[in-house]
Amino acid sequence: MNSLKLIDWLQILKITYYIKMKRYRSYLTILLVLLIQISCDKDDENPDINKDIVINEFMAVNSYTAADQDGEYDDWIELFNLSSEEIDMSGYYLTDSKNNLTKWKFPDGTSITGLGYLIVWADGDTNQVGLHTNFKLSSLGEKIILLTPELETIDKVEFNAQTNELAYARVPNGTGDFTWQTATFNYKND
Ligand SMILES: [Ca+2]
Ligand SMILES: [Ca+2]
Ligand SMILES: [Ca+2]
Repeated sequence: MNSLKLIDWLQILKITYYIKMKRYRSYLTILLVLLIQISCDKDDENPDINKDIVINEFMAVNSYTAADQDGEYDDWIELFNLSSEEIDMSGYYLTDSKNNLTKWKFPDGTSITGLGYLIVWADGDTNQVGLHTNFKLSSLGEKIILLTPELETIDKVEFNAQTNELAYARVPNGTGDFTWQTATFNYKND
C-alpha cells in the first residue's frame, strides 16, 4: 500500500515537472521572439552601413525657402559627405519606395566633395538642368533611401506628416538624429 502511494506521488511530481517545463519553454519562446523583433527593429532604424554620405536634411513643404535654377520652390534633399575625400556618386540611387530601390539613379559624373554638401531636387522635373529626381516628397510623410550602385542602403529616413515651412535635419550636422527646424539649404545644420 505504502509503496503504491510512493509511486503515485512520484508520478504526480513527474507530471508537474513536465507541465512546468512546458510552460517555461513557452515563456522562453515568447522571450526569444521578442528579442529577435527588437533587434530587427533596431537594424531597420540604423542600417549597418558605410556612413560616409548621409541624408542630412530635406524639405517636403517648401513655398518660399529655396528655389531651383528655374525659380521653382520644390522639395529638396541635402546630402553631406562626412569624409574628407571626394566621393563619386555615379550610379547611386535615391528612392521614396522600398519596393522600388532603383527609382532614381544619379547621373554619371555626379560627385560630392569631401565634407561637402549636394542638393538634389525631389520635384519630378527630370527634364530640368541639374539633379532632379523622378519623385516628390509627400507632406503626408514617407521615406527617403540612399543606396550604392550595388543596392546597399547607405542611409534612410522616414518622416511623418507636416505642414509648416520647416526642414527635417540631422543635428548635430551629419551625425545627429533628425529634428524639424528652419532650413539650412546647402550648408551646415547647426
Ligand atoms: Ca523644379
Ligand atoms: Ca513621394
Ligand atoms: Ca543643411
